[in-house]
Formats: sequence, structure tokens, C-alpha cells
Amino acid sequence: MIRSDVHTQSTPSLASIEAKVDSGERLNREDGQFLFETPDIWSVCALADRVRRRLHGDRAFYNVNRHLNYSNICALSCSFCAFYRKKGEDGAYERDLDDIRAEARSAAAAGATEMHIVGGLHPWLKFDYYTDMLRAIREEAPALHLKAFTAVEIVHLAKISKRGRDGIDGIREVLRELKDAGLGSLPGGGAEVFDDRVHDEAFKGKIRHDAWMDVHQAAHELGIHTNATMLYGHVESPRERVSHFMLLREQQDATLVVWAQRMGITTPDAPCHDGIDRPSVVLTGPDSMYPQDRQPTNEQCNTGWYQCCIPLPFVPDDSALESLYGPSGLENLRTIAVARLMFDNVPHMKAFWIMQTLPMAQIMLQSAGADDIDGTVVWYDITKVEGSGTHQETTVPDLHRTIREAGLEPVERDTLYRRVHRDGATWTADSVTLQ
Ligand code: V47
Repeated sequence: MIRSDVHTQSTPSLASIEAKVDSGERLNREDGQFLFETPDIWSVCALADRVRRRLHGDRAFYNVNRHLNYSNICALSCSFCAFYRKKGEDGAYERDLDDIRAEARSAAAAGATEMHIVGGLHPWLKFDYYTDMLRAIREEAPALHLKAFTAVEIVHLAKISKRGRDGIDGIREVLRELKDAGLGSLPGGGAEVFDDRVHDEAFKGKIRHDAWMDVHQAAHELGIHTNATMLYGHVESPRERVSHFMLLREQQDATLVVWAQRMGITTPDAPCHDGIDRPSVVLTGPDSMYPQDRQPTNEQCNTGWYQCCIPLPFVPDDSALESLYGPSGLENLRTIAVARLMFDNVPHMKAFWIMQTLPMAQIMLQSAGADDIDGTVVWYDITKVEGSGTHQETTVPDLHRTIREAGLEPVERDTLYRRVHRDGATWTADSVTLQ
């Protein structure tokens, strides 16, 4: 619902934040910072759980997917990253199209609905490699949704394809060509933390937040849905995490206002938050706020939007920041809970089990506001938690057990959050986004 926020200026407390959550009032920057600093993590989690229940009841989502890392060769050297290799270095790889075709056939045979494809910024692969890769997967597995390329890769492709060096026109053109080749949506990677100080300390050389957001804006305008991550637990502060959330929330407002206007639930000129005079969209309020649909669906809006936010806990092992500890279990719970509370306009919060671990993801579902845990994954090369290798697979029965033990009902979804109906490896999806 588009609403006029009552911008409460009083010092935040758990009681004042609870009152806002109960009335559907948007939380502001100070509230976010308070939630990151209060020692009462369990109250923060309880509020996030209340919001999750309003949105999703007792459902928790997963998918049958495969991750594909096509190359780990990267022109960048981000200090948090243990994935990248330089060309010729031990362990450096790039996968050829035959290999990728085989992976697509295997994914389809296993009944996967999604292939999640990311790699490094390869200095020499031509743009054709990327469009050929999408087309090849499409040929082998036409039903697979291709969620591919972080915003950082898209900017790199705009450069190497000479569709444009830094401009949004080149980004749009590259996205159009990738969409023609089979791109279905963009994953949320590469966002890290939207702050110049953190950027310069932990991922200097990578695009800054404005370019990352340009890519997602262009994608949304082309009707491509996207996700958004935040890499936390390294050199960033709570204030910087909250700024990251606020920037993403504002961008989502701009997209969803179009949807809300189409639904006829607009209140023009509604003042926003933090002194910005723009309409805002709140999806997480009490049921009484939603006489019409609570969430946007693909039928009512032909733009894309952020479907899901994924806070990613920093995994120090083998990175240049290995001397840091990474976030604690409690900080993991708090971070997804604060994300759930601040992102009142993003439908889903994902506890990515590969990085969180399955036991931690389960607790996040049960009590910290997460409603999604990603999927079966199978191969994952970017992080390896607790000595795991690249083969990091879980099964549907394991995902069901994890979700049911958390007191929730497992729902298989496709990448666009439509319910999947399955008979073994054969599946169909509903035509409309789950409400
Ligand atoms: O962009 C890299 C992160 C991201 C480390 O959209 C690390 O559904 C922790 O974005 N410790 C890629 N994180 C993964 C990603 C993702 C994952 C799951 C689902 C979705 C989605 C997106 O992984 C990178 C970077 O932010 N990363 N190194 C590390 N040492």
C-alpha cells in the first residue's frame, strides 16, 4: 500500500518500533540503527517473525535449482573473496560450452527449475561467450529459468561488448541482448555494502553502488526481476548496513509505486521518510491495510522489482580478510531480522543455507523473519563453509525436513515465486506469483 508516513522523530525504543510494526508505519534510519545495537536480539527477531507471518503465514519457500560458476578467473582482487583466480594460476578454470550443455541436461533431468549462473570478471572471454552460453542452456533445457550475472558482471559485459563504457545505455543494450538469449532474471550478488569507505577497504576496483543500482534499475525497466544482497560481518558498521538497506528500499519504492498506481491504490504526493518527499510502498503492514492484493504480481505490472533480499554472512576462510572472524550466529539472526523489518517493500528474505549453513537457516526461518532458503544448489564454488568442497548439495526431503521442523510448510516455488506442481522430474508452475 502506498502510504503517507507519520515520520516519528522520537528516540527509538523497542516499544516505539513495535508500535510502528503493528500499525504498518515505515521504520526510519534511527530505528534500523537501534535494532542493530540493542542487546535484545530476541525481541528484534520476534518482531521480524511477526512481519514474516503477515506476509507468508506458515509457508516457507525453496526451489530445485543448480548453481553454475562458469569461470573463477577475475580481473578484480576483492579482499573478502576466496573464489577468484588469475589466469594461469593454480585452480583457475573456465568452462566450455560442451561442459555447460552437459550441466544443463543434467539439471533438467533432475527436475531443476532454475540455473543460477555467476562467474568472475574474465579479462578475455568475448561477449558472445555469454550469449552463446545462455542459448546453449536454453536449447538443452528450455524450461530452466536462467538467473544469471551479477550487476558487476553486467557492467563488465557492457564494457567488453563495447555497447557502452559506463553509461546506462550500454547496460540496457546488454540486458536486452542477454534477455533475447534467454536471461530470465538477475541474482543479487556484487552489492556488498553500499558505502564508499567499505568499498575502498574491502572491494576497491569493483563498481560502486550507483553503477550496481543503475543495472538493477535498467533490469526493472525491461521487466526483469532481480534480487539484492548485502555482504555483512567484515569491515562495515551497523550504520553502513542501514544505509545499504535504505538505498535499496528507496529504489524499490520507485518501482513499486508504478504497480500501486496501476492497482489504483495510490495516494499522490505522500511524503516519504527521512525527509525525502516521495511516495513509499509498504507491503508488510497489518492485514487491515490491504483491501486489495498485498504483494505485486507479474500480471498487474510489467516492470521488474526486487523479489528477495539476501543478507550474506562473510565467510573469511582463504580470503585476504581471513584474520577476521566473520559474523557470529546471533549477528546472523539479528541481521536477517533487521532486514525483514527495514525492507517493508521487498516480499522475500532469503537465508542462503550454503553460507548460513542449513541449521542456521532453519533457525532464521523459525524465528528471525526468513521465508526462503534457496534450493538444492548441487555445485557452489564461491564460498565453502566448514571445509566443504564445490559439491554442496541438499535434497528436497532434507529441505522439507528443515522447514517442517521449523514449524512451517514447505512450498516449492520457481524463480518468480510461482507455486511449482511436481511429479518427479516433471513440473509445471502456476501462472501468477504466490500471494
Ligand atoms: O557477490 C563472495 C558474495 C556473492 C564471499 O540472488 C561472499 O538469490 C561471503 O550473490 N563470504 C555471490 N560471501 C552470491 C550471491 C547469491 C547467493 C545466493 C542467492 C542469490 C540470489 C545470490 O557472494 C558475491 C559476494 O557478495 N561473496 N565472497 C565470502 N568470502
